[in-house]
Amino acid sequence: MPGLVEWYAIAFSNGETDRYPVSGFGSYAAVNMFNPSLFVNEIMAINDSTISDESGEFDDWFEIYNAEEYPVPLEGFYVTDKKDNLTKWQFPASDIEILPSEHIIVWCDEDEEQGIAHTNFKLSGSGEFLAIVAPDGVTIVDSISFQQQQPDISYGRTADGGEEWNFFDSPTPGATNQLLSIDQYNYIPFGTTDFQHGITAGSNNFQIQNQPGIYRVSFKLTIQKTGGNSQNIKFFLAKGYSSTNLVAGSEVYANVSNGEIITISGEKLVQLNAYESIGIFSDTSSSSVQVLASGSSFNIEMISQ
Ligand SMILES: [Ca+2]
Ligand SMILES: [Ca+2]
Ligand SMILES: [Ca+2]
Repeated sequence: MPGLVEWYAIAFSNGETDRYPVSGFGSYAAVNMFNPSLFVNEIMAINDSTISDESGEFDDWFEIYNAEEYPVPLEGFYVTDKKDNLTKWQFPASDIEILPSEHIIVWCDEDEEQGIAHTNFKLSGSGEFLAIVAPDGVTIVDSISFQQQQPDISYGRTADGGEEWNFFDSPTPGATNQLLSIDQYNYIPFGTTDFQHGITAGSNNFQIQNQPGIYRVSFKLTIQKTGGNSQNIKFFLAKGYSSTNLVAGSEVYANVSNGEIITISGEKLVQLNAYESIGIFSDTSSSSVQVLASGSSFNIEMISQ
């Protein structure tokens, strides 16, 4: 069984007994090399500008996520895009391992000479099969059959290692797949932004540094209701870290019913002073209202000083 194995040893010699450790237990992590919980977590079959490999090339990639509580050495594992050839490409001899809850990128670029995580096949943008196979060459650790893909939009598990898949126009190669949620303060942490002119993005909102001016603030939200009754939700911009400083006229309403996914958008010109911040808030704290990273964005752009 994989997991933490505890042990102790007893030695008998000339009528004496020694125990090691003297008290308690030693321990080591036992690794199930033949079917660890590794996942094909996110893929990008058409990478025009999202991320480049060590050679500066925008090649196809996919992400492996380790859901185990122990590191998994990748040497000997296979990766394939052919159901009838499970040993198409093998991780070479190396000390590469994937730590618990870690994500690693595998480049599918037919550039094996470029490093230890470059396969001898690419990913088809029109869809295909992709699998991680155990070192026995037989056991499929995880696989996905994906459909037509779009440039620079990744396809991944909504949550790391989860069963549900989504398209992400904010790909997260090498990092946690992002499902945004409305947190206890009813505001929405955005993972990605397009911003310029001395604006920093915090985890929850965006602060103007030394460039006061008029900014065009625009947002798009893809909202999913995962339970309960239909709900009418107000989204709005507010200055500072509190929802009380509403930017008048920025309100957008979304009526979403259980199981539904809808997209709303809004745009507002906002005067921001130096070191003033702006974020997007909602009037709900319902955990059944979720904002999908895929299809959501927050953009801020200086119009005039
Ligand atoms: Ca491709
Ligand atoms: Ca390459
Ligand atoms: Ca990711």
